[in-house]
Amino acid sequence: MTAVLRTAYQKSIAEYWDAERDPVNIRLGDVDGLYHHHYGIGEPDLSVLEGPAETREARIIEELHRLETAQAHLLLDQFEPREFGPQGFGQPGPLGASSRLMDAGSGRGGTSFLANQRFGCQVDGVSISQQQVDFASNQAVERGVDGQVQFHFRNMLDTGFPTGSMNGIWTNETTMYVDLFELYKEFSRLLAFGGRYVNITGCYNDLTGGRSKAVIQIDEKYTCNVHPRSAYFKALAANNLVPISVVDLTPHTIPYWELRQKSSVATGVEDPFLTAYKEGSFHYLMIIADKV
Ligand code: GPP
Ligand code: MG
Repeated sequence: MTAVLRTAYQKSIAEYWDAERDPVNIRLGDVDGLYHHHYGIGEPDLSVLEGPAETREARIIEELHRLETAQAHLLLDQFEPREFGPQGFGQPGPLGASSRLMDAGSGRGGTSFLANQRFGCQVDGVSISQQQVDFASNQAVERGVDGQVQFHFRNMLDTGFPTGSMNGIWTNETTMYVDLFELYKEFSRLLAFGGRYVNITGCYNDLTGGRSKAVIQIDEKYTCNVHPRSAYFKALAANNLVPISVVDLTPHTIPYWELRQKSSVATGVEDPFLTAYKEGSFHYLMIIADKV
């Protein structure tokens, strides 16, 4: 395994996340102690915008947090056994205590903790931000699950975990920081036969021809490189990861952004997201693929 931060670009990403303390993430996480770094899906209860002014803000924040947690649950639903055909995971049954999952780009740990709650298995989160690793590791201790949920200062392109050691891997809005061919080469190595990969991501639309202005503004805000939709399928196919479903979540995330835009925790990135989604230059996709 080489150094965790291999390039000047990776160092700049780590610096961003080491310094990040945005209320849109901290205040939402404070609602129930589950800190997310992804967006929300589903229908908001718009009654939070009305009612007494003194509790309005808190109710909007709770609602945004509820939608972000719903997004993580939808991602994890994809690891549940299928009703028909092989169970996947290279094993006859569903995920259980002896399974192992990896959260690639684990942030402050939200999705990892939900996965452990649901499947009761070991979860390894990796992040190139030492601050995020420390935050999430403290959370694991506080929650009393540090024996099963561990966070590592490692690079998702070169994790150092053994070949075939993972039954499932997910990326929850993290693939825009890496080369997809390098990433899926590593995931293909890590996954056991039949292991599942679930990805929720924002990608730009090949049909509209390159990055729109709004997508460029998103890249600029997070120091990332949103990929074209086509790149995902090329990189999966090149690495023995076979898609079983692709779900366009765009219509399900727009209401989250509209509510976030009206909240006190808006960061300014709401306009580019809403513009990009509504003009069709950008999609919010969930891609599920199995390792063969
Ligand atoms: C951050 O979530 C997500 C990203 C940086 C990746 C960019 C995602 C795309 C779909 C393009 P966050 O919760 O840290 O962001 P924010 O601070 O805006 O809530
Ligand atoms: Mg956030």
